[in-house]
Amino acid sequence: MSRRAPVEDTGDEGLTVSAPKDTAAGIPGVTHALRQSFDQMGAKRTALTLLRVNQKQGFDCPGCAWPEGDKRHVAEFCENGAKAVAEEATTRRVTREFFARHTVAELAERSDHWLGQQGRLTEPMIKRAGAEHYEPVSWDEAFGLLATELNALDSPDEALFYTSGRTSNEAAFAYQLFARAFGTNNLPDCSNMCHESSGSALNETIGIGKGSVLLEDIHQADLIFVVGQNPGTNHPRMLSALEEAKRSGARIIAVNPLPEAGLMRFKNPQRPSGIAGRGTSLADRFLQIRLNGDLALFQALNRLLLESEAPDAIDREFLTAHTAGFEAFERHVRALDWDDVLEATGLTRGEIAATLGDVLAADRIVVCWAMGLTQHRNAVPTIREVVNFLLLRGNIGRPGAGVCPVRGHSNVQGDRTMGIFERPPAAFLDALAKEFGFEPPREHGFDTVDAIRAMRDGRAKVFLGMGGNFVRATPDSAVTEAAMRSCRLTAQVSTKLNRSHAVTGEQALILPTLGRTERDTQASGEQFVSVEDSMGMVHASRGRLAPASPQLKSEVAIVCGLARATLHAALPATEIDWDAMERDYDVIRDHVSRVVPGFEAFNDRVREPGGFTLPHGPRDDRRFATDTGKANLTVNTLDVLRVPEGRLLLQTVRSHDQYNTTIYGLDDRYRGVKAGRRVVFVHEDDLAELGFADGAMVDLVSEWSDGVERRAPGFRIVAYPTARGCAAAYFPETNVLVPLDSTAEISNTPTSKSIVIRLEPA
Ligand SMILES: Nc1nc2c(c(=O)[nH]1)N[C@H]1C(S)=C(S)[C@@H](COP(=O)(O)OP(=O)(O)OC[C@H]3O[C@@H](n4cnc5c(=O)[nH]c(N)nc54)[C@H](O)[C@@H]3O)O[C@H]1N2
Ligand SMILES: Nc1nc2c(c(=O)[nH]1)N[C@H]1C(S)=C(S)[C@@H](COP(=O)(O)OP(=O)(O)OC[C@H]3O[C@@H](n4cnc5c(=O)[nH]c(N)nc54)[C@H](O)[C@@H]3O)O[C@H]1N2
Ligand SMILES: [Mo]
Repeated sequence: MSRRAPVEDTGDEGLTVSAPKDTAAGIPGVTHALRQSFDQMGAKRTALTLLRVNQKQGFDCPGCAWPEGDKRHVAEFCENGAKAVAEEATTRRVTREFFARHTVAELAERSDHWLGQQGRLTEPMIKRAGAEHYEPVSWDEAFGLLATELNALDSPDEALFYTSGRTSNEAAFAYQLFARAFGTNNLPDCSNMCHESSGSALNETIGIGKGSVLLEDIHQADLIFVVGQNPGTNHPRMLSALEEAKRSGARIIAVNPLPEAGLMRFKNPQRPSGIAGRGTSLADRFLQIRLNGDLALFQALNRLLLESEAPDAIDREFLTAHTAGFEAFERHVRALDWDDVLEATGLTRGEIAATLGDVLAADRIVVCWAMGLTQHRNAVPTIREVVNFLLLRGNIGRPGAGVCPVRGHSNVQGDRTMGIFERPPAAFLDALAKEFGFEPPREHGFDTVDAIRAMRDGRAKVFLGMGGNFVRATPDSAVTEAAMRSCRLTAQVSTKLNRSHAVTGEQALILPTLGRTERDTQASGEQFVSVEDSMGMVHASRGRLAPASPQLKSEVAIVCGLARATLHAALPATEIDWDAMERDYDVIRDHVSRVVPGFEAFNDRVREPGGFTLPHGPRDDRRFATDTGKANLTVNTLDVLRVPEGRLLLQTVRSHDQYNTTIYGLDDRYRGVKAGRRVVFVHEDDLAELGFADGAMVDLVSEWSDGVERRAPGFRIVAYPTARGCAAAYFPETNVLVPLDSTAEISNTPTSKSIVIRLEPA
């Protein structure tokens, strides 16, 4: 089937480095996307598939969770969305012959890139205890094995039900229902490593764990902060929205240790000037902050606002009517130490004062952020401080203003709305109990980090992954891999081959599933699913391509089949009609409409073109469902993260050619890296001080309070204009450096953006 020679596992032999770019997208972006699409699926399929991305009758782009506008362009996708689609719609196939050729041990030696490039999984496979190879297995036998192992556990809490964020609302709802009917809240998900810190901070302060802006608010804002986010690579369609905001007069402030290409300049391929010209300069101000300096920055801005003599510096009327906690907050912020601020941020007082000028001149402010804020020890306090900043000037709950955590996976927000959560609110469980007539477990389950600890310690023995690549996406790779290997059974519902199929429990299952782009036909006819984007818009997604193999099942069908096999006739939970849900997804949506607030008349509203918007108290009418009934101002202690002499603070980031653990290619075009991934970006002055040269080979060694030495060998140093004292390297190669126990307060998210390392000559 493949249209070109299989990918060789070459390593970084051809690695070259050139100067980073300041402009994102434009013609190079489009041609890169099309080249990869042709490679994976040929010209005709490319045209047919890409024209349906994000159209009202088409499928939701599996790339990111940025919303679609109301006026769709003919090609409503971006370079990296096209790559995500091509990765799924590829014509390459992984067959039973492939598994006969390669032992599981051999697959564990291969790179993430090589594994992904083998193509789509085509039939259920089993690795039996003691076997060296996967072999074909029937769906019935696969479900039977899972059922037997699940029912043999001493407690349902010894099972783990992981979800990655591409799973549709319908599949997610059925999946959490199955886990809870089986008897556990062990529903860890990728969100635990992603925006959990945002959810924790927003729930506490504004009473809902989601962003408060819609796309039109971005267009109407007059000041937009883009903090800890690299939209040129990870949310390219966001650049069009920023450009539109700029055309209506908005200013944009980029807060980032790295001068990321898309933030500095942008060429919109959907406009002629974007193809020919130099593009739009996006950021009006670039605050090149040190890693983990954002709490200090926003607290400093808050202090300056409180001290400002400008008449409307703070919105007293709003604060009195809608917030709680002002006095304690004010007392705390007024005592802020400027030396701490300058040390933590690496910025000058002048830069911060000038930023205050932008703030005072702006009536409507939006703050956008992503992983640069969420993956630190103090991530939750940092985001709470961002909320303080917005509340001070009444920037929540009116047009053109608000909080905008920009989500990653295309349905990660929807999965949480559907109940994929290890700590479900009581009201949700009550509604489930009422709808389905069983008593769901009330005790909290394991999140991602706790799930790894549980496997490591023998407290969890069966792992089921609904998508994703648990082994590779999680921290402390050596610990995590040993934990997975100690399981009785690991099973993965997947579209593509990845390392979680190669590092397995004693027995392992591969359950191949349909992707977004494919037709989903069940007994009642063709089905569609739904997703929720980063701004709480729910809409339908309908695949049109023929399935990659006739043996694939939809995620919904897999959950329902597994539930039928597992839940004994003796359990009252068998009253749940899994057959009906599998036959017709409208049945699932009817259940959802009675369980999840905001989904009333789900089946009607999801069929309207463009779908519908979920209610959002703070945005809709400044209703805050918090403990105080108001928006909470909070007190957040600034602890400056001090890195010992001779050490650097490392952040682990995405290249332009990857989707999390899926490696599309070995280039990082905007950062000037070609044909290799084992690079570490360091400021040239730091290199001089540490006695290393650009181009030298080093090991990265992480240092943490547990005294364990974690090492990632063989990285090429790249002198790069990052903030002083801060280094950057790609994940998942660097996950081995992130200590399992190094997590954010409250959200328990791994601190993937602040790891203390030293460089050692390789
Ligand atoms: N093409 C593509 N698209 C994707 C993904 C992908 O892998 N590929 N992944 C998806 C997912 S799941 C997610 S969550 C999002 C991730 O989207 P991003 O959060 O943009 O992804 P990262 O590569 O982790 O980039 C983090 C950014 O924050 C900056 N940063 C790091 N630490 C700090 C800090 O302490 N302070 C500040 N101010 N900035 C900091 C980094 O320099 C970098 O620009 O993208 C989604 N979209
Ligand atoms: N060091 C470090 N680690 C990180 C991060 C970081 O910034 N630094 N980021 C974290 C973040 S933000 C996230 S979200 C996680 C991501 O963690 P995951 O979501 O677990 O990982 P992905 O790489 O997105 O998963 C890719 C796999 O999903 C499967 N897949 C793709 N589409 C579908 C589908 O439609 N259905 C099913 N069933 N399977 C599908 C394919 O088999 C593919 O191999 O990683 C986290 N890990
Ligand atoms: Mo994510």
